[in-house]
Amino acid sequence: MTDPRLRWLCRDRTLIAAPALVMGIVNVTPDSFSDGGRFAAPDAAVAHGLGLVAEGADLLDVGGESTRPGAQPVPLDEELRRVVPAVRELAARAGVPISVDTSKAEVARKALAAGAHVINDVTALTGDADMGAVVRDFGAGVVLMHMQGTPATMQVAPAYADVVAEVTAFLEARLQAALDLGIAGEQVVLDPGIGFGKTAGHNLELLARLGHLRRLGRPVCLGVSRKGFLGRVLARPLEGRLAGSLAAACFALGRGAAQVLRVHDVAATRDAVTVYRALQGAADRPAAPPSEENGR
Ligand code: HH2
Repeated sequence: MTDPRLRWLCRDRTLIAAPALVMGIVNVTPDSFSDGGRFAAPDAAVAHGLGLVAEGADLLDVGGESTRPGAQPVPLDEELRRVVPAVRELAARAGVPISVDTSKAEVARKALAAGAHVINDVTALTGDADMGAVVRDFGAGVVLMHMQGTPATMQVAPAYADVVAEVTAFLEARLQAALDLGIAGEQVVLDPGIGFGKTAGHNLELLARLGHLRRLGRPVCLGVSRKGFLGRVLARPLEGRLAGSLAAACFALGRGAAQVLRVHDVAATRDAVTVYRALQGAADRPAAPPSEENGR
């Protein structure tokens, strides 16, 4: 029997987040931090999403509003125009559940009506008073993410007394708020919001102690892919951060502290998860007697 803490109910689908689901990022935006403008036309976004599925994505996360530091909000009409056609097409053709990265209830409603399964809300249902009801009424999966401030200002002076305790308390309260709205616990995935109102030091501390979130009993979504704290550690630009992204993801996997990996580089992440799973299997088997064979 699957551990109910790893079961993620997303409308008519039940995803099992073990050891980890790979969520491929499809940004239909002109200004996203790492791939802004590359897939801004819906056709290009759809082709990119289908490519990520071919690389092994378990689900896709389609976004029409950048949340990079300093980003300005996108008007509703524009976000609908970017997101809904791409979601409709991907939901029909991709064969995997489609998540929509939005904090607007109307975008969520239209995207779910077009076939999406998950709402990834970086405001954790605090940005739009109607969002919780939309998630509940569709029985959608939902990602509740921590952020200090808003994208426009969040990196100005992030400050915490204890970043791990504050993020954990926030996510616990947002999970409870979702339950109070009538959303089932099994619909919810939690996310510490790496890079959202956090210094590089805060991000490293959160990652190092991510296991604290396990006590909330829900899968954790982790978005470290190509992010700025890796650039700080490595002194590398965006295109040089793949190995660092994989190291951070594997560290979290090894601690049982991440079950949904939100990534740009699906093929490489899929390989990392596959090798992690093989090693986990080997570690769980009883030790074999010593042999002469050289296993290289
Ligand atoms: N990170 C970004 C956007 N959405 N959602 C969740 N749940 N977790 C994250 O860490 C997260 C997120 C930022 O990455 P990206 O989508 O590539 O950039 P942009 O926001 O500039 O479009």
